[in-house]
Amino acid sequence: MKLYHWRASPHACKVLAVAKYLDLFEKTEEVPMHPWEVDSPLTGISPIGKVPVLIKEDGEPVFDSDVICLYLAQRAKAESGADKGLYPEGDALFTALRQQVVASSIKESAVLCIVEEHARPRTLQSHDWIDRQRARVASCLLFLEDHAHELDAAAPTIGDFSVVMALAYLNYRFPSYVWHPEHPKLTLWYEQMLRHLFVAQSLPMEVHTFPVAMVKLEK
Ligand SMILES: N[C@@H](CCC(=O)N[C@@H](CS)C(=O)NCC(=O)O)C(=O)O
Repeated sequence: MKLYHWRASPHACKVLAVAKYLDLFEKTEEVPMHPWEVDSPLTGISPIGKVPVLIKEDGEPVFDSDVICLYLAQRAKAESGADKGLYPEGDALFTALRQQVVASSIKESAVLCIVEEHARPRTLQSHDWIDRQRARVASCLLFLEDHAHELDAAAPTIGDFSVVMALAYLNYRFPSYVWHPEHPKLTLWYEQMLRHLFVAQSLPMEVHTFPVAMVKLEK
């Protein structure tokens, strides 16, 4: 399998952590590709032009990150015969999928803020837009704190993987945004998740600066 990804992308980091957890990372060739480059070859790989994209052995692309994780979980189960419980049964599945949606909202809003602040000329930046994204992040964090009992670092589901990368991305991109004191239960769970090597070794990191060509997004 080939994984087109970018290490600063929280969506890509989630896939990396899941692949490691499921012992499928060794079967995955990593292909770094910056998603914001103008004329990026990504659009020829996936119609949505976003990372991550997984290319299966038969050449078929799998996207987006949520679908890739589901694919990996099914593949791991088929290959090993064991189910690590990433997608539990019954009500627990809907809890996990709800966590996944809340985490995706945090990731998407955080990425939108970064792009607004880094890709747009200052004169075109919208503070209302940025405030709207920040408010969404704040309400999602509050929801997760109120439902922290549904998170489980000892037996992580796809919800746990989604949330941990959303929080890691906030820490990474917005280090001055100190969300921890107001979300003590979430913080405790987050610290437990970080103790897993498959999480700690997949955290968002910068291996690339924003491409100069991003200014062309304005044209
Ligand atoms: N829903 C997608 C979102 C992926 C996504 O937004 N990736 C960003 C990087 S963090 C991207 O590639 N953006 C490029 C673009 O929007 O043009 C997923 O979960 O994979």
